[in-house]
Amino acid sequence: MRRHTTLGEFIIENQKDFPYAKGELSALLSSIRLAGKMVNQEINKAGLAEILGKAGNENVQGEEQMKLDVLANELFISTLKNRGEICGLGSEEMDDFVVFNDKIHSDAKYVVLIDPLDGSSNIDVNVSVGTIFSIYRRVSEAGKPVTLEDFLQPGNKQVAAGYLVYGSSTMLIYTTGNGVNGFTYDPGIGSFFLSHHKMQIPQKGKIYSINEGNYVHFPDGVKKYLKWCQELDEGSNRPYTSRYIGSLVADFHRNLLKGGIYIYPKGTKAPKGKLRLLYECNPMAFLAEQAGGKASDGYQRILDIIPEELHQRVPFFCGSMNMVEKAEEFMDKFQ
Ligand code: P6P
Repeated sequence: MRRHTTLGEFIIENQKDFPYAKGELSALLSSIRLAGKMVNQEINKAGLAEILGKAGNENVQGEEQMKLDVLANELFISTLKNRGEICGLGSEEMDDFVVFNDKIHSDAKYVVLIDPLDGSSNIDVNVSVGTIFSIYRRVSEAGKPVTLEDFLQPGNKQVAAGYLVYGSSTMLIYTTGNGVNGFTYDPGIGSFFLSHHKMQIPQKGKIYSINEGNYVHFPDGVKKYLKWCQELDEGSNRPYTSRYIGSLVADFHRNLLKGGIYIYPKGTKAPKGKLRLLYECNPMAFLAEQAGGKASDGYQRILDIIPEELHQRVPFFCGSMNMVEKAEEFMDKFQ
């Protein structure tokens, strides 16, 4: 019986794309897969725990109910550390990066940046959430503890990036620079299976994702672009459709499949934008470009921005090539 390739098989098969690779990246991606399965299980239980554990704020097992984003953060840190392939980790949940400086880890050649549970406020209302990860080679001296320099690399230095989306089904989407591939989790078997091979985002789309509640705070270029999207013009398939889930991973995933643009611009409430360059924008930008799309801050390529601090925020325009280019035209015209 023919079956789909598992994520593990796919990682091994594609290891040959990495000359001189001795399997460390493959092992690292496998540890992310394992952590994703564990977080997925906790998320699926959360709803139940939330209902059954309401009384004493304990879960059904009577354990102290930890906030899921804290739990997800701890699961990824411990699982990635145990695999021994990274020398450090930065997390959106933590102010500073974690140094793994025992002998095994300080010889490791990769660092990971992670948003362990993006959109976590949506869990309570049973809306999709996700994990976003980004992998770099260390640039500081091997054998020594990682430094901030290892984490403040531009997104164009990413070795791999991806996300898990915990939705109606759980999926893992990632790239190592040779296209984007999607894997769907079969909980009955406990494996991820290749379901979306060489994903390409439609060049044109008609979905725009933005929190229009912040309209009054938007730059003029964004306001003018939104009004353009809402004009009646059948020749260019307008008015477009507005879809905003409030989870970057879910909005990005839908736009990747159907075409669309996601915008989180700067505004008085978020003078530099809300999304974090290292944990959200760089990995999603890498995926978008690998899928034939585009990602900028409205003016410059996200992947070329030189980070200045670990939790730096940037405006984010990401999705179908034609839609991002159109939005950038308005940003340029209405400075
Ligand atoms: P707002 C979640 O907190 C997040 O980082 C993204 O996942 C999401 O797209 C955005 O913020 C939602 O922000 O201000 O619209 O609620």
